[in-house]
Amino acid sequence: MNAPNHAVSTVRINGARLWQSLMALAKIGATPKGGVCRLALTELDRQGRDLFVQWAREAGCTIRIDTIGNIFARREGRNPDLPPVLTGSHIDTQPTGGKFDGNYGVLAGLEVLRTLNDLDIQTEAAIEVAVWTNEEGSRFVPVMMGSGVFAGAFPLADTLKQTDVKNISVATALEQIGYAGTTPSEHFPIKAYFEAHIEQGPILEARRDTIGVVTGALGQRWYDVTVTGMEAHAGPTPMELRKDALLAAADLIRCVNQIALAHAPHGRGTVGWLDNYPNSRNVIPGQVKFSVDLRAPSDEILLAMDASIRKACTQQETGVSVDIEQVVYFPPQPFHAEQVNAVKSAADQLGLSHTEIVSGAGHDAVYLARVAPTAMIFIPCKDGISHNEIEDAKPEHITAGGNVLLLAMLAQAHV
Ligand code: HGY
Ligand code: MN
Ligand code: MN
Ligand code: MN
Repeated sequence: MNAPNHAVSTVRINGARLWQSLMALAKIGATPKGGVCRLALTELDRQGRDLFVQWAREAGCTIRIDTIGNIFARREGRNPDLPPVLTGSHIDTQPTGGKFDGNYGVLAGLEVLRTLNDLDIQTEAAIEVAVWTNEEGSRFVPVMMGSGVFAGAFPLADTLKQTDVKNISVATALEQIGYAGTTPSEHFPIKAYFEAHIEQGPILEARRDTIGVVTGALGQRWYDVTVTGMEAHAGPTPMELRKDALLAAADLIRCVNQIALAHAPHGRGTVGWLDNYPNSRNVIPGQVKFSVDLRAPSDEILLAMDASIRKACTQQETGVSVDIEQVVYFPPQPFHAEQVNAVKSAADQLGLSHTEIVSGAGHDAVYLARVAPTAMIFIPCKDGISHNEIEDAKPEHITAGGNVLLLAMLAQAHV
C-alpha cells in the first residue's frame, strides 16, 4: 500500500521515539557530567554500532559494512535500479563529547525509516542510513576518516595503517571490534545525501531560528608541530642559556590565535592538544608537541594562514628547532543548490523558521559532497556549546530537524 501523494506532505516522524533512541544510545559511554565518551573503534563504539545495527535490522533493513568500517542500513524502494537517497552521520565522539554530535544525524535517519514503516510508505528509490567511521579524528587522524575513504579522499591501505597514541592501527582496531567489513569502501551512485546535525555554534539560538539550511562548510588545515629545545635543571641553568621548548611553543600558540584573528570574523585557529616532555616541575621542557587546527571560508585565506604559521615556525630563539607537518587539508566545501532548496522548502512546508548558514565544523557531508548531491540540516544546541559534556538540544528542535530530513528525503526519493 502506498500513501497517496497528498498524504506524504503530512507525514511526520515520531519525535518521542527519536528522543528515546538518542537517550538509549547516550548510555553507551555515558560520562558523569551527562556527556558521552565513545572514541572511534573502541569497545564502546562497538556497542553503539551493534545497537544501531540491531535497531536497523528490527526496522527491516539489510546491513552492509565496508572495508573502513562504515555501516550502511538499506530500506529497499520499488525500483532497485535507482540510486538510493542517503542520510547518516557518526556515533564516535570526542573524549568530552555530548549526546547529540553525530548521534543525532544517525538516529534521525533511523527515525525516517521507522516512520515510513509505520505508514507503510514505499519509496521509489531505496533509502540508506550510514554510520561513518571516525568522523571526530580524535583517536585516529584524519578527521572524517570513513567518509573520506568512501569518497576517495584517502587511500584505504594508508588509512588502515594510521595509529593511535598506543600505536594501535585502524586495521587492528576494526578487527578487534568486529567491523572490518568486506564491502569495498568505494562510492556508488547516490541520488542525494542529507545530514542532520546540531549547529555546534551560537547562531541559530541567537537568531531564534529552528532550522539551519547549511550551504557549505569551512575549509580546514590541521598540523602537528614539534618544538625541540634541551631539557635542563630549573635551578642552576641561567635564563639566558636556556633552550626552553615550552616557552617557544607558547609564542607559537599565541601566534595561531593572532593568525585567526587577522582573518576575522570567519577565520578560526585552535591548539587543542599538547604534549610537554618531560613534564616535570623542575626540568626545563626539552620537547613540546601540539596540534594546530586552522579553518577559513576560502582557500586563499587558508593558504595565507598556512604561510603565516610556517613563517612563525622559522623565527625561533637559537637552540630551539621547530618542525611543522600538515596532517589534514580540505578546501571549503559548498553544498548543492537542489538539495539545499529541498531543505529550505521542507522547512517552509513545516512552517519552521530557518536561515542559511555555513558550517564551521567539518562533517561527513563535506566528503559526501564530492560524490553525491549534498546538503545539511542544522538545529540549535544549548548556548551553542558542543564538544563538551554539557552539550544539549531541545526535544522540539530534535523533532523539527527530523521532520525536515523526512520531507527533504521523500522529495528526492520520489515516493
Ligand atoms: O572538527 C570538526 O569540525 C568535526 O567535529 N570533526
Ligand atoms: Mn559531528
Ligand atoms: Mn564533533
Ligand atoms: Mn523560506
